[in-house]
Amino acid sequence: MAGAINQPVTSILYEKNMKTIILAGGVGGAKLVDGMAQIVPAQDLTVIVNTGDDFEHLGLKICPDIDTVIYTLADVANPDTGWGREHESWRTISEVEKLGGAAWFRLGDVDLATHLVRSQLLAEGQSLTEATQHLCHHLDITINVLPMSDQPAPTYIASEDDLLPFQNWFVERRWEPVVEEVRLPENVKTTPQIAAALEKADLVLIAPSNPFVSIDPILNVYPIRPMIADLPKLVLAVSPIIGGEAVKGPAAKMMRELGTEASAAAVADHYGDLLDVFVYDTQDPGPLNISQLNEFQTDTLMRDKKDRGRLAREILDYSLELLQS
Ligand code: FO1
Repeated sequence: MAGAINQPVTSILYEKNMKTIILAGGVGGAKLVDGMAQIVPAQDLTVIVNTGDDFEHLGLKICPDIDTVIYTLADVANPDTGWGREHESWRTISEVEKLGGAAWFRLGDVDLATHLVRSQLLAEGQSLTEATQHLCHHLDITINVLPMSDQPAPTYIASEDDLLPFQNWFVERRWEPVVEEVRLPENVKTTPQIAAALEKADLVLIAPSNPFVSIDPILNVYPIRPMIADLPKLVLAVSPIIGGEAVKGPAAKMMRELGTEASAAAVADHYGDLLDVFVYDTQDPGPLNISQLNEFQTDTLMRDKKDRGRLAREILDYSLELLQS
């Protein structure tokens, strides 16, 4: 799409006051959010984050996907794991283990500060949205990071063995038990902040996060899916599957266990007619030729910060060209 627009994409977005929303889960989602934040003016960018992975651990409220997004944006994320903090130490969790506490979920010493402050704010009566705004403010994050709901909305994995809370399946059991079904809670409502952001959105981007346990939990929160489907906006998704495998995490394994092939095409199929545009990697076979779906193939692997900005810019260039055609 290079050369289609001579003006830099940032200034076009700014002039048009275009509002972009990203739906994001863990590490892949956070990387694309970071890329978008390099280009979209902060006041025009909102991230809706999965909280289906949230749980209470050692008496603290843990929100892994919110923290992955905000640590990535603040440039303090652990570069090796993608989650948790850089330059981390583990003295507290080692002592927890020594004292017979639950140490299977590893909270680092620096990361712990986030869980302490968030838990305290929630105990004082703040909503999760307010507590997240507080953390963003103190980490100098200016884009709008919103949890999908202020209500608890835990994801469960029905596996061959048992019905497991998400983190017990993902971390404690290393996503080994075969997945039979992902169980999402009923009657969870979104926040007024998200409803207002969706009303005004021009572009909705589904990040390359796990469709089943990162994105579906967001779409399951009422009325996020119908608002995305019904309002006149361009809806795009980026495939988390590259060359038939997940870049990170269990997406490909889950697809196979849930009875579909692990492919970019199957991801497009999963989102169905919610999408106007599907972005997938040049390593994957194309064209997909799905009716009513525009497809954009490019290098979607985000190896470093520069790649994140490059992918975001390509997606925005493509979207602007489509909107102008
Ligand atoms: N993932 C792990 O695989 N092992 C851990 O011990 C672990 C600890 C942890 C602590 C804080 C945090 O925010 C995330 C943490 N994660 C850990 C990652 C996280 O649970 C998952 O990657 C996400 O829930 C999936 O998106």
